[in-house]
Amino acid sequence: MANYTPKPEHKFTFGLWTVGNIGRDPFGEPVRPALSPVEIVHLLAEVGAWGVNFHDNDLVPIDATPSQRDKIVSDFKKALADTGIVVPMATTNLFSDPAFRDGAFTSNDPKVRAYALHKTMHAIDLGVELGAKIYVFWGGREGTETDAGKNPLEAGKWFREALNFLSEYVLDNGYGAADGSGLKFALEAKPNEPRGDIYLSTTGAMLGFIETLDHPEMVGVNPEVAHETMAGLNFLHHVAQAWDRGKLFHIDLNDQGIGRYDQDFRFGAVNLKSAFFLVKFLEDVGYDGSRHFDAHAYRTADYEDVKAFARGCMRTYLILKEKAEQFNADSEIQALLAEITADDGSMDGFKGAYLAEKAAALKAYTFDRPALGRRGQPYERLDQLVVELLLGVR
Ligand code: GCO
Ligand code: MN
Ligand code: MN
Repeated sequence: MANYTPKPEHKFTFGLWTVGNIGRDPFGEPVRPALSPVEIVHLLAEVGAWGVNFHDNDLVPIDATPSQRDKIVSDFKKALADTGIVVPMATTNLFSDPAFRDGAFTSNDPKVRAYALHKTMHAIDLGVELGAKIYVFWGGREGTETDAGKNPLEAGKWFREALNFLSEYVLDNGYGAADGSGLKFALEAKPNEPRGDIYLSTTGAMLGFIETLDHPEMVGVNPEVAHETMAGLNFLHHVAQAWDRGKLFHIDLNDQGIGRYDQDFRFGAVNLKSAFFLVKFLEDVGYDGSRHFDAHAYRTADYEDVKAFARGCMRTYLILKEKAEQFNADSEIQALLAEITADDGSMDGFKGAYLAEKAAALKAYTFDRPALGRRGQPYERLDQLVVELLLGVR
């Protein structure tokens, strides 16, 4: 019988804001009492998580005095030491306070843009103090409801300037290094919610943007299942592009129906097949960053059910990991894959880099076009085997 117990090497993490979510939504009040950060750390240890991540204000309220901050941070450190829970990632809340109603780094108000830098530098200090190696930027308010009042070129320039400024801040303080070791940034795209439209709305857009920065080696992405899915896109394809560029620094796992509001469901709760292909990809390529569950329990849950939610995220991941191993070892599946990708070597001379002679030979080659079009590929048989594997009858 397989063992689906989470272990530190699985690098399962949750945010303080995830299991700590109190179930407020635009239509209703909180349904669960708030837990303190210390209580959340103990809850995460109880369910078997490896790490906890936080926004600055999940830990230290925005209006805390310096002595309150010090007490909160030392209590939190003690909880980490008592439980062995680590802090792999930290981030800034640049969306809750009314000051950020028109964005943070892309607000039209230069005072807000400066305040966003000020707040983020303090939050980076806090994250580094607690051991974070990845610093996430999710620009929830970086966008518009109307394009009448904000120039997207200016906004893009401000966002770039902010990230350049903060990269230098990290280097200047010895938190990171220009070769990309030390603290790294991970940019998280989302198409909308809470803004009508958020800038740099997909992981692909973020990957393009990163190359325009002064220190692209320090900056990668933090793709989230729900975000590409909200837009009706194939999340796995975005993750693969990020991996290909060496930019998959972090990942936010959850689940989401296409076209729905931002649901943040338990990992695998909606689309098990997509979750399977995602886990298979991460395991096959050897992704070794955090598996961060940026999700929360249904509003109907009490804290016992919140624990079931957290355990479920990790257990589903581990079950799918085992299914991926089965897929790779299944001789019928592998035989179909071999058939689909079969290569008789006759095109070897045309492969690889351009050469003038190669191009000339290829142009002169006579293809049996009707034969190319006649060749079936057994994707139906293969996909049915995947379905049966997932349904547990293989
Ligand atoms: C969302 C986002 C956030 C971010 C978080 C960490 O849809 O609200 O996914 O949960 O991931 O702010 O950066
Ligand atoms: Mn999200
Ligand atoms: Mn997220």
